[in-house]
Amino acid sequence: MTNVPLSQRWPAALEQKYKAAGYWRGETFPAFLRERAERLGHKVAVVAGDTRISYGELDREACRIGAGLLALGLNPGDRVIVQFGNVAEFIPVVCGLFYAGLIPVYALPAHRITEVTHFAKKAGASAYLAGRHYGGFDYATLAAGLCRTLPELKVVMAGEGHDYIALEQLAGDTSLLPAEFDPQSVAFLQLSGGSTGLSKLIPRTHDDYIYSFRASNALCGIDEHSVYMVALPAAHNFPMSSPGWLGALHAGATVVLSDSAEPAAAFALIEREQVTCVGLVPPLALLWADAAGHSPHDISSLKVMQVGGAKLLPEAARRLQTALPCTLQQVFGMAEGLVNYTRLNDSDELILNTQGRPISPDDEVRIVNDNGEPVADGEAGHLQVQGPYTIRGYHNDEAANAKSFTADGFYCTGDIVKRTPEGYLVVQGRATDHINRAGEKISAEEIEDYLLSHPQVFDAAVVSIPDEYLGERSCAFVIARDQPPRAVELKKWVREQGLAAFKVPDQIVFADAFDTTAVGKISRRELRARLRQRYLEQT
Ligand code: J2J
Repeated sequence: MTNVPLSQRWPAALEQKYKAAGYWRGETFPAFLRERAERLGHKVAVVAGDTRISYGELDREACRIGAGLLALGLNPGDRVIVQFGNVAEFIPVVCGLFYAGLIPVYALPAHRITEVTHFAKKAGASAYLAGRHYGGFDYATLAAGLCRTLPELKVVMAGEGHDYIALEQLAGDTSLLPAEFDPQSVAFLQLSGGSTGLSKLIPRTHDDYIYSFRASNALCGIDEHSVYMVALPAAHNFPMSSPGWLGALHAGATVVLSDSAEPAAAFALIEREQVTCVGLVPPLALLWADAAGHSPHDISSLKVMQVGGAKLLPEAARRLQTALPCTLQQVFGMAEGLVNYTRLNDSDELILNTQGRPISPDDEVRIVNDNGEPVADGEAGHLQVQGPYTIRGYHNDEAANAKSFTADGFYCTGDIVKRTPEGYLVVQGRATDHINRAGEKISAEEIEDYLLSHPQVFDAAVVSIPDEYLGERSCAFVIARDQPPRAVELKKWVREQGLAAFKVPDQIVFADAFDTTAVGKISRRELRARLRQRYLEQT
């Protein structure tokens, strides 16, 4: 039985087409992981710090964890929040959940109590699995807060010195792990970048997701000899699936988790592990390019540097190409599905100036004007898509689904793009108000809400401001009641709402009024656009 609601399944005709074309092969996560363990038992699958895990060990750990979780009383189909940094436990935990038929819900290490509580409620989660310490934060305190709101939640924690069930102690009868999985059922819930309010949950099936990274492998040069480095948070969709660590495991390659994306640490690891491919967001890629010339480390093993998550400007792309001894690949993707790549043998013209073209010949890309009518090639419009690995609805969110999907099932990406005559996409901007801060998406509306909850704030509008390093930074325009609070206090206020630090406004500008000279009311979107414009004119 599939766990995808009827309204969110691909229509039967598309399903048939995707199967006939060989995209959906009925592969499942447990099946491919087990096959790799049998075939490549002694080969190193995962490297993290000094820990090296072979394919055989990964399989055994996943069995132990999966069986242990079922022994706790969890049932296949239950949702489990996972929150780990780039540490050795993360991949065995995720594989263990797959083996048990449990559905991982991927929180980022940066997420805090408000966000994690939201995911747990929205997903109807039964358990929370995390590492105790990462990046100076103690996740046992987050777990304690979570349990106050959701007392039924089971907590399993890796690391020492906590009162929860220890990941290391999990044990159960591995013969009770499910033997069969429906390839068209939901395998996990990924998080959306979120342009309105808190992140939405994205249901991805075995068939659709495995197709996306299997096909990505071919386009990114990943095979059994590759060494793929995860320098971005491993729970993020880009380093997970484009082709990401899942693609690398599917290829029988080696995954290297780096807990730092700083050039010094990452370069040392590239040299030590002979890394061949890495995915970065533009600001990090530029930092690496600057550092490459005077690094003591030999990074010549790197064949492909992928850059995505936010727009890479042509001049920046040129700088990367000049400074780094590898092929640049632009990646324009989204956790909801569609991923575009420049091809490794594309001309410089395409690699520098476009964000690539879709993975699949059956990704149906539509570019439309405000009235939903197709625009001509070369004209900018709203990007809509349907295809063999693009979702047709968010998990448990009718309101979002009504807004984000067309009547005929296309996903409205919110991106404004142009298509070149060769079918490549060039990202022009976006139609929704989120801030893309070095690849992390922040909803303006969500942060405005928190600012408005401050007793001294009368009104607030959060906008993105171009930033040399981050690509975009967030700026909150605030109208105070009587005595304005200090900017640092407001930032502290937002942080104390239990949010990821990247959501705290980078800058706060106080205003007496939002000088909207237009007659009558304007939308918040229009207001944000005007505030941004005025700010840019004044600086
Ligand atoms: C401009 N904007 C981009 C790019 C994403 C691969 C790569 C990235 C993501 C990702 C991903 C962009 N140029 N090259 O999931 O598998 C912006 C767009 C897009 C949104 C999606 C993957 N690459 N973007 O970034 O779900 O606005 O996925 O709609 O986090 O990031 O964000 P997210």
